[in-house]
Amino acid sequence: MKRTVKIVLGIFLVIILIRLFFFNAEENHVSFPMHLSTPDKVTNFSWKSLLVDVSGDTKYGDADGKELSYHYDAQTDSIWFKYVIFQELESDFPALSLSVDIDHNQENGFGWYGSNAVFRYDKMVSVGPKKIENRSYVGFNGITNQEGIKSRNWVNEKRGNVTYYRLKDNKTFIIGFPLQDLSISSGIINVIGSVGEDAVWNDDIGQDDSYATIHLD
Ligand SMILES: [Ca+2]
Ligand SMILES: [Ca+2]
Repeated sequence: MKRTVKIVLGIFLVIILIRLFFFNAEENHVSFPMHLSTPDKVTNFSWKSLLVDVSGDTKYGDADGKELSYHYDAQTDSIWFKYVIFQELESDFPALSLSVDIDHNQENGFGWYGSNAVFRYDKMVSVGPKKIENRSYVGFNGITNQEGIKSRNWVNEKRGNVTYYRLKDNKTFIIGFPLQDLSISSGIINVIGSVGEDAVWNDDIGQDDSYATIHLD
């Protein structure tokens, strides 16, 4: 093959790869509102601690998970998770995920790719808010199911359904969403919460392959 033909084919290949990358990025990205303050109702929820973690065990960045708590709000039939990290996060692009075993059955689902590798999850809730001109966010916000996990579409089941608050201490992050969005099949679910930044997983909250069980009935 002539050198010029190879160069032209190479350029075409690079263009195709770039287009595929941006297509996937756009497919996963959602616009969602920025809340400048957190309602007292939310900060004053009766949070129940689920998992605690040590400091200094992060993989890539500064987001070092300390504690995951939850609250079920019967008034709005929504479930809320509070992530606390050890040090203030400087990044404007934190990443939070919640991997959920929705049927309390560890025999099905996918193996979790974080450090708690024995955990098997059926769905994942993720939020990756990137600030746009102090008015809104663009990034991950939604729920993926088995199909989406396979195709790496992290918001294929629900898009933009997760409410997100970053507290002023820069160490506390809260997410909440309608419980029905998980389509749970029993009153018991198992979860792992993870923190990161720039859309990259960094630290699971919980040690030694641990996960938390929540009784909702
Ligand atoms: Ca940690
Ligand atoms: Ca399961």
